[in-house]
Amino acid sequence: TLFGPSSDVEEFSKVLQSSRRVLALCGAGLSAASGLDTFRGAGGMWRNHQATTLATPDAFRADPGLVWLFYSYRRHRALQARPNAGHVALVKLAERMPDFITLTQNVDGLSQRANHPREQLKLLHGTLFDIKCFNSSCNYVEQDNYNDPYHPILAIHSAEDDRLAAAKKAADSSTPDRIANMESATTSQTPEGTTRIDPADLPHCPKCKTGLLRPGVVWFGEGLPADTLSEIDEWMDRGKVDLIMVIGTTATVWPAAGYVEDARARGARVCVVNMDSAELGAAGQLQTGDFLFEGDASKILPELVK
Ligand code: BJW
Repeated sequence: TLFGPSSDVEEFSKVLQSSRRVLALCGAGLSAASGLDTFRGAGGMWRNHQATTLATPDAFRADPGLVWLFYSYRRHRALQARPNAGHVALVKLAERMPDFITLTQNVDGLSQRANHPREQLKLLHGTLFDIKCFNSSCNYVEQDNYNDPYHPILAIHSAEDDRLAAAKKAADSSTPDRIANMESATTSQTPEGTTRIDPADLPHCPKCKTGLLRPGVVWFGEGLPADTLSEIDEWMDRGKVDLIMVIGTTATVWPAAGYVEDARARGARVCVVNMDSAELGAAGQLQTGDFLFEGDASKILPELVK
């Protein structure tokens, strides 16, 4: 076609080879081939909850045990997963291109485990493996905690979620999950039949002693890590951007999605790699000179970065 984005791998390779300053904006679709769920669309549900409704300070305030179980499950799944060929392709690009950076919205640690050069990897939404204090006036942070579960009270998650997975497999999809719970002094039944954890039994901050500990991710309404944002701004302001690759993200969450237009305003072509190009927030308006590769990022990125 004469107009609109190209899907020509060879043409993309030429553009990439003549590029000096490139960035990748990544989302959950990058880790989908590693077996991790996305947030929206199919795979965006955990138990009976929309994943995004649990990613808020209000959800944590209302039922910290529920939110912790969600994140405990996510930590467990992420630790069991392996980086895929898409993560590895970005590492290769970073190694051979000193002015390439990856901005990832993912909290799963898979880019780090694929050995992405750390100074070229910006974690926009934190990581599941940092633990911090929920008390906003306390600055306690514990980094790189890979305990699974993080705390013994969360061990019930594996039993419950494993049973849920089995029930899901066995039951027809319209049947509500009914789970028999372990009885203990600290748990009680919710209407959904899942375990409620008494907040008093959840891990508390060793520093301020009063705040609950929470995963070190960025929830809706919370600011992104200020040092990371200024590092990105500094990189952006250094000059023309040649290319932005928008990989496995709906690009609907701000301010992350804003980097697509920021890069474009600095002259960048946009290259979208996504399983489904139908709903692409900030990256939806592709033009002639841009690229669109529809499919699995773990298959496409190794082709693009060869
Ligand atoms: C594949 C594939 C395969 C599948 N291969 N592709 C401006 C305008 C409007 C609203 C706002 C605005 N500014 C701020 C807001 C509010 C809000 C926001 O953006 N709301 C929108 C929903 C409208 N933003 C915020 O609240 C942010 N904070 C903020 O602005 O603070 C202001 C402030 C400043 C100073 C002080 C105080 C406050 C914070 C946003 C944080 C979002 N956090 C989450 C949870 C993180 C923790 C966790 O992991 O649980 O981040 S939400 C969730 O969405 C998660 C993700 O990183 C993020 C993006 O999702 P992603 O990665 O794009 O996943 P999906 O599922 O949407 O898409 C997957 C894609 O992959 C799909 O396209 C598939 O097709 C594709 N795919 N398989 C290739 N194999």
